[in-house]
Amino acid sequence: MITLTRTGAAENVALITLNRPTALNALCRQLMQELSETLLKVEHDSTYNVIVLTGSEKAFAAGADIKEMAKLEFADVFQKDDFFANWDTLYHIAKPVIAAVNGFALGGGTELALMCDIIYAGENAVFGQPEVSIGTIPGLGGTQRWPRFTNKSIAMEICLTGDRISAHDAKEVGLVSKVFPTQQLVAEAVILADRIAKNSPLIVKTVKKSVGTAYETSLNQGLEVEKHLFQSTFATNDRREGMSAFSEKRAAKWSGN
Ligand code: CO8
Repeated sequence: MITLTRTGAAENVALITLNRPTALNALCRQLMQELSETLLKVEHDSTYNVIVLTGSEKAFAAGADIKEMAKLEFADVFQKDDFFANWDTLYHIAKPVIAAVNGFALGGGTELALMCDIIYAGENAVFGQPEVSIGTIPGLGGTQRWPRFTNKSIAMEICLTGDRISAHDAKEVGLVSKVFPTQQLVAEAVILADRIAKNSPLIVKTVKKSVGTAYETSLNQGLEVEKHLFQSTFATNDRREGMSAFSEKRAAKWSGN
């Protein structure tokens, strides 16, 4: 249900594709298990620097698998916490992850995209949290990340109505950074991944950690974290190399340490 393809100009971009076409990439237990395993494999393989996560042109993911969830009782989802174990692996990946979203990204599909660092959307992308219309609520971060990434009014409207929004509307409210023609989307996401992958992987991870902290803490705590991370770059060879290369007017050669 998951394919992993090595791509990018330097072959250091991992293109991870959700591939369950018969159910519009609905997020079933097996798909999420495979996604988690693939993410961890890429995370621990130093030949990959950046991840692009995508689905098909019709669907990024149409949400958690409703047919699978329909059978569950409270005890299944509360006590047997292994049912949804691994569902947030994506959020804990240290390498940058770009979501390339075409088609339906509903419920858990939108929430998966919101766990990524950057969202690029195809013109046919549709985002939404329809859980309220099937008697539940977003459970993979939707009620928490929409208000942080957009604003309270939009988050409430999206989560309380279950309405869908287009790629262009998602860009207008700040959910996605760029919109592309559907068929160009993945190539554009890989171009972006290449631009990120040209930098030191060590420093890139540090940037990701620092920006991510802005969504976890107060401004003062975040500024403290940023200061310490900034200082820590002075203990790295890549910081020395980057500044030397600038002075010597040459391209930096990153060692990743
Ligand atoms: N779950 C299971 N199967 C699905 C899902 C889904 N979410 N979405 C689509 N499918 C299946 C359909 O049942 C259908 O299968 P079949 O041919 O066997 O009947 C096939 O995919 C194609 O779907 P449609 O025929 O419905 O295609 P349409 O183009 O007519 O419609 C839609 C596409 C609008 C996307 C429609 O399929 C739809 O509304 N899907 C459900 C969307 C939804 O409500 N998603 C939210 C699910 S709840 C959720 O995500 C909670 C996440 C919290 C997780 C917490 C973890 C800790």
